[in-house]
Amino acid sequence: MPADDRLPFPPPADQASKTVWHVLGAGSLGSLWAARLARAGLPLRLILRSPERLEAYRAAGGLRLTYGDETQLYPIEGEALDAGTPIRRLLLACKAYDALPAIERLAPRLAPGTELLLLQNGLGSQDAVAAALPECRCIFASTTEGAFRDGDFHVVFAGLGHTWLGDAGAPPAWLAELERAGIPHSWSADIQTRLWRKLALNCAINPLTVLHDCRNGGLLEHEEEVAGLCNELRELLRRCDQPTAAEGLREDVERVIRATAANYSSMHQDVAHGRRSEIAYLLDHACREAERLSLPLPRLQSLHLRLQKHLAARGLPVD
Ligand code: NAD
Ligand code: KPL
Repeated sequence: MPADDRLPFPPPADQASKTVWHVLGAGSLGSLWAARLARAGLPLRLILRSPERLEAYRAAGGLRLTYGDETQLYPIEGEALDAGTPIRRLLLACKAYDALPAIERLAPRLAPGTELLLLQNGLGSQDAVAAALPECRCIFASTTEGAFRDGDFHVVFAGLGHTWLGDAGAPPAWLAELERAGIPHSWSADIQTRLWRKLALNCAINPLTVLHDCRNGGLLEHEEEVAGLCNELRELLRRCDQPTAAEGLREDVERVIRATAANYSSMHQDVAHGRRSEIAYLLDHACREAERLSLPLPRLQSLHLRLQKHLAARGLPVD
């Protein structure tokens, strides 16, 4: 990144919107979003998971975001899960397995009509949250942006990308706030297609990078294995009424493998760092759907078992 590169954010705006954005999760994506919303002058609170984390956050003086050579501090106000004040708009930026437990803790602060933006990877957690909050508006998101944590409350913006958001309703007026915050996004009337396609990509790439202990580009040496998985995933997508997500899957998987050849997949990184993976919302979800449809997908099921054994051998959760 050239030294004179500027953060891709607009200058602060002087006119603040009335609805406060609550961001749950001071991790990679939550911090990336919070920093840009704060920079645009939007009213914002960051929700920390425990009183200890809140205290540590306050001691740090805010969030630090690095983009290229530039690091900026954003002294966003932090608050506890049980702060008590109502939440009207929430960005849920935790891992898929933390989404429902987080919502259960926050439920007393959510009113009918509260809007939630769900940033989780994979499928399953979004429906679980939406089912738990039938009176709220749950908008699903899929993003190609990349960020990672570089210490407490310090996040590095690692990959420019795009976020697709959508539900069955009309686009909300606050998309203009994302525009103002410089968050590249599109409203997608068919967000399920995007989520399924991303799930299929992640199922074809991530587990194999763990089992072969390689970067994404290492899968170019396992073309037959990848192609076999893509055939089964295509079949699954079609049977799940996702024909558009099935189209050109094999080619797209190969394109992503080449474009991200030097990267370790998110699942590889989780396992390498001894962290819980999101397998339950990726490969598990795909296998459960296949079972529900009585669709035999032997390669996918064998991959699932191999991955579970691999995780168990390292003392990591298998779902
Ligand atoms: P992360 O682990 O960096 O951050 C999650 C944060 O949520 C953590 O700080 C955690 O402490 C916090 N959290 C969990 N439960 C909480 C609770 N009850 N209250 C308050 N805070 C709570 O995760 P991430 O990388 O930002 O990923 C979030 C989601 O976005 C995942 O589903 C991931 O797959 C997806 N995603 C991430 C990236 C990326 O580049 N990081 C890219 C695409 C998709
Ligand atoms: O989304 C990804 C991930 O690692 O989770 C891909 C697209 C495979 C890039 O690494």
